[in-house]
Amino acid sequence: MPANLTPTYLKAEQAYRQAQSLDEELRCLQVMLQEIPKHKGTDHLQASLKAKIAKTKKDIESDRTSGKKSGGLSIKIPRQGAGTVVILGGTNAGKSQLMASMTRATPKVAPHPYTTQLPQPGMMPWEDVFVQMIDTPPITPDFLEPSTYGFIRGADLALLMLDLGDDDGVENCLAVMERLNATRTRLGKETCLDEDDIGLAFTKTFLVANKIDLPGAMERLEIFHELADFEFEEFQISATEKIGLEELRNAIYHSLDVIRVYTKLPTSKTPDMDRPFTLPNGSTLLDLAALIHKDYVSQLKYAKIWGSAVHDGTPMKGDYVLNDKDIAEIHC
Ligand SMILES: Nc1nc2c(ncn2[C@@H]2O[C@H](COP(=O)(O)OP(=O)(O)OP(=O)(O)O)[C@@H](O)[C@H]2O)c(=O)[nH]1
Ligand SMILES: [Mg+2]
Repeated sequence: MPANLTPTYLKAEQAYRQAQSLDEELRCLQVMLQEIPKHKGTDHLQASLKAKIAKTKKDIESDRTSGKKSGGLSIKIPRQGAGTVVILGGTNAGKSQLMASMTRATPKVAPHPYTTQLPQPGMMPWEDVFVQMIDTPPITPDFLEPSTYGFIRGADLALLMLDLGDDDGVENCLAVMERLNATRTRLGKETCLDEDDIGLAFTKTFLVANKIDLPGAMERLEIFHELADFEFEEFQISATEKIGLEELRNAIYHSLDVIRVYTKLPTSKTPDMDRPFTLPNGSTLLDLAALIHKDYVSQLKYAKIWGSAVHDGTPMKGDYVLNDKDIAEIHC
């Protein structure tokens, strides 16, 4: 990926990955093409973007002529919280049990296959923020609920679950990877779009080896390591016995690479410490203003900041790069 892509390009790229309709995809691709630095090093990427734009326009047109409403996925779950994590795996891997153990959601958990038939969201607490988790129906060689592609593309992180409690678990997990590798929505070490083929999206993935409380679990994990070609960060857990869950919870939050910012009204003595805003690491005061209200972007004069990088109450301009746990008092 060329190093000198602008923040606007990167934002559009993220929005493209999370787009829920062809029209939205097209808008993002057009911004990406407009924003991409035009030099030899980006020739491939420019060509790929142009090809993708042409194809998306064609798809929109053919949807229109066939009377279909453009694009939309059948099942939508709006993004919420500090980030979105999708739980994937073969049947019985413990996806729903993990969801139940990490959030307040109460999905159906059962020893028989294909228990989960529709994706379901839940919110995982981490300190004073929440991360959205989406439990999905199983992926098998014969079954992949179409909406799952959108959830993988739209997620900041995927958890690929390996069932260490059953001899079929290893094969089932390998089958999930193979199944996705045959599509344009794939699991990767990092989240990115393929430079030569913009339609090919990778989502950062953790391997979550579950049911380590059961006999034979470690032997199965060893077999998996021998057979699987993967570079994902790995976590060993028991979702029912709650082993390894705190380590996983922390890693999930930190993988999102976000910061928390608290706000304070000029008229109030104390900041609102209950509901921080979460923003991508590196965000500025202007980004925060945009998140609070779109009118704030043009109206922002300065904000007084309390935080680790400045003296308490220092007035800072819109380009100030925020730090985790900053308190901002916005003046328009
Ligand atoms: N011993 C043990 N059993 C577990 C663990 N996690 C899940 N299970 C059991 O495994 C079975 C399947 O769990 P689910 O959470 O329903 O699995 P799933 O991946 O959601 O399955 P589908 O919805 O069918 O795809 C249930 O009987 C769970 O109680 C674990 O860590 N240890
Ligand atoms: Mg389930």
